Amino acid sequence: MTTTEVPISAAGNPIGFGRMLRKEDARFLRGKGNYVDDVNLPGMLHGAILRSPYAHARIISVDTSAAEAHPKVKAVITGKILETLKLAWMPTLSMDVQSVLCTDKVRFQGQEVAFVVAEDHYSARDALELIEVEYEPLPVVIDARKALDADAAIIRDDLEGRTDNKIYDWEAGNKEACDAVFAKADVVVTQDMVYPRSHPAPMETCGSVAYMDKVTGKLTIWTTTQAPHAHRTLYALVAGLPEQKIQVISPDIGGGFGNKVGIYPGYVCSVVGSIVTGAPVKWVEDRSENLMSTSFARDYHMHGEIAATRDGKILGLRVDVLADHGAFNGVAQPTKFPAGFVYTNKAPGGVAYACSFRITEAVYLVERIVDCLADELKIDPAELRLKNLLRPEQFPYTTPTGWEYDSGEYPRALREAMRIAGYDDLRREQAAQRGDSNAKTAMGIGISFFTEGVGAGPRKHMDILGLGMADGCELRIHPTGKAQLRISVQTQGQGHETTFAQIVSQELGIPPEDIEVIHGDTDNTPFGLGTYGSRSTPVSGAAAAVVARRIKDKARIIAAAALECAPDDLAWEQGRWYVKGDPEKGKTIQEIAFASHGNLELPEGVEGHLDATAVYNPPNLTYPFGAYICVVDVDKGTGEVKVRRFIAVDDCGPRINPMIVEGQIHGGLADGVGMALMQVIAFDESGNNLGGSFMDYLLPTSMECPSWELGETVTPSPHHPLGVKGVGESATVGSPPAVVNAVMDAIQIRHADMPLTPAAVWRAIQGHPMRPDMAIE
Ligand code: MCN
Ligand code: CUM
Repeated sequence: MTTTEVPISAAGNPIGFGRMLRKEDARFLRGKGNYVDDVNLPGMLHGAILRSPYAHARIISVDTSAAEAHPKVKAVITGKILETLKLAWMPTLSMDVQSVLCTDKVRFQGQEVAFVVAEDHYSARDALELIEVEYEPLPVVIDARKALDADAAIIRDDLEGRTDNKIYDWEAGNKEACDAVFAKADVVVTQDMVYPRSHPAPMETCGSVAYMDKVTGKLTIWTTTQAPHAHRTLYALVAGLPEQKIQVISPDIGGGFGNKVGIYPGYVCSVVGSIVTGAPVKWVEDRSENLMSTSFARDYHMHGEIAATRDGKILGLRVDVLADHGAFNGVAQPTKFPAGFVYTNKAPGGVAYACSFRITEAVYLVERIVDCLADELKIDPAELRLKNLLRPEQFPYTTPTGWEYDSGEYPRALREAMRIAGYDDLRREQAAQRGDSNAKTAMGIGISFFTEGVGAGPRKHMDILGLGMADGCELRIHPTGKAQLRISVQTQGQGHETTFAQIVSQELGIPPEDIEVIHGDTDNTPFGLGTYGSRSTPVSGAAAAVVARRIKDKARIIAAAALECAPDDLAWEQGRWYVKGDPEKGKTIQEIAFASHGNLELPEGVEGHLDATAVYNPPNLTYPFGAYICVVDVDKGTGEVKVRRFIAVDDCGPRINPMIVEGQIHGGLADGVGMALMQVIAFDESGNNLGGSFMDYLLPTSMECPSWELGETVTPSPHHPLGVKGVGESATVGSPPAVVNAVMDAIQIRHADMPLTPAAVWRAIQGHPMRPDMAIE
């Protein structure tokens, strides 16, 4: 839908879906954002964390006396103190436990050992240096492939009966059927690949301000969380605090990308700091702490096998995955993802980074190995995909691992990407270049096609520590027809204040500027599980549509009373109930709102006011998809990769705000270029993290990114009230394999692992590919 087809409000905004500037940007662009570090309370103290220099070491002693003697220090908290409060360990979101402050031994470099609370941030930092810790270094496990060796050090000896480093091993699919297919296939192509460890690196690091008011017994926590309600319940369960006395406020968040899903030791320390000192305590990590200790992603060693007929009909896929989740297992994984998970002496991993719950790794493997198959069969990779993509009539489609894809028109999306790219012309240009022995660069064309499952729910299938994935929503229409929508999810830059207002606007015809979206405060919003897995629009957005429809139904009864007719005599047009057959006679939603609060006699059983609530439990995930084409030029002398063009055709159903969707895709594509070409958190053999600053962990800038070329197809979700599917992670999921496929196509090599730095590409050209876990040269 284009904006010209949509009615425009007095403020120039579309009434309903369409392009409009983000409401929240008026605040951000003027420096009026309110982030956790902007929260300053009277008498507030400042905390800092002492972190382990070792990746694996027993703690012999911790001497805090000198730090305590520092004139500005108010408290020094250690694991031993937390033990007395039963807070030395906390649950992670995937049924593991994590040490808040170490009591027995440190398990990764940068792990939290002690917490200093002082009058100011600098004194807290200074006092860290006065703490004496005696460590006894232990052998480290850094390579996941050695984690299960018989002589590997046992990392999680805190877990009872633990004799190895296995977290769990999941199998999925039908092994016998798969083996039978492989036995009969004409061609089997096998490829090992690594998805390197990466970090979401949001602009704002993690932090919290906690205040335990001893008079009222109320704990207020301003914190960088993507899921305020889930955090509140966890604080209640873990600390044994009364939940009605806990308020979690997630103010403006400067990017999350999964980094802010989990609860970190620093958050808990700020709470304990406030309990101990009686004052509010702020803790905000610095950039290195963020890059060394919070929420890693990927670090997947994958073995893939694909079986096909000689003419390119894909018959089966077998995968064996070894996932390195560091010392503590972060966020839950869907059990239908076949993988073995191990502990290593790295910061907790497996949490998230625009990951769609592990679909990132799966898409990478599938799209890479399909290209390996194309290479083996000497079939064009676009043709091979078109031959094998699901056809529209196959939906809903149940996959061999049990997911039910809701809707899709896959070949159309790929053909659209090929049309925008001018695919045949590109291949002709490439052929001409390959015939020129003087060419200094090699051109490559890479395709990827992905499907994601996003919108976590239904509640019986997905939960966080037993909390099912449904979302509440409340809508109040004030007497003058202006509205407030209270939602349970939390934006970190996705523009919810705008798009959620547009959802209500679409349903009720109220201009979006008249609808205030309230979120991020557990005292003032209904319960729900938060923003991740691109679930806000699929789940909470559906709740907003449902609640608006409830209002619309009630408005009909009130309008009928006002117009002295039966509700059935009324018909709806945007923003107005009118009498069928007499369209002049009607009531706008604003008039109805006033009447609902006024002295109009309402029918028996109809309460006044125009408010409603809803809880939405999604029947299924939504399955957005996309087709991406990347064109690169590789310098044959230096191995440097230049991304010349990137075409992205995404299908997320109808777009509520096409501008915001395009922004989400632009960001994700940049993420993908970063991961494919630049990023890895590497470790040396002692477990030292080599990626602790932006000098080492490189973020893509506009210099590395082309001008993105976007296209779109629209396949609504049949089960979502608005037909929309999530999109927030799509481009991060889909783009890395397109870039890698393009580089492999350029240098005509079967496979080399990410990140494809100039050194890595150059070595691949020389026939000595580099491992991604080697430090970047
Ligand atoms: N949208 C739309 N039409 C659709 C689908 C979505 O207009 N058909 C809009 C939504 O209403 C919302 C935005 O696009 O404003 C993203 O929606 P959705 O796909 O529902 O994703 P979430 O809002 O749940 O955001 C989570 C997702 C995830 S999991 C990560 S990780 C990520 C991402 O969003 N982190 C981000 N995008 C990010 N963008 C920014 N700026 N910052 C982050 O931290
Ligand atoms: Cu997988 S990162 Mo997001 O789901 O917050």
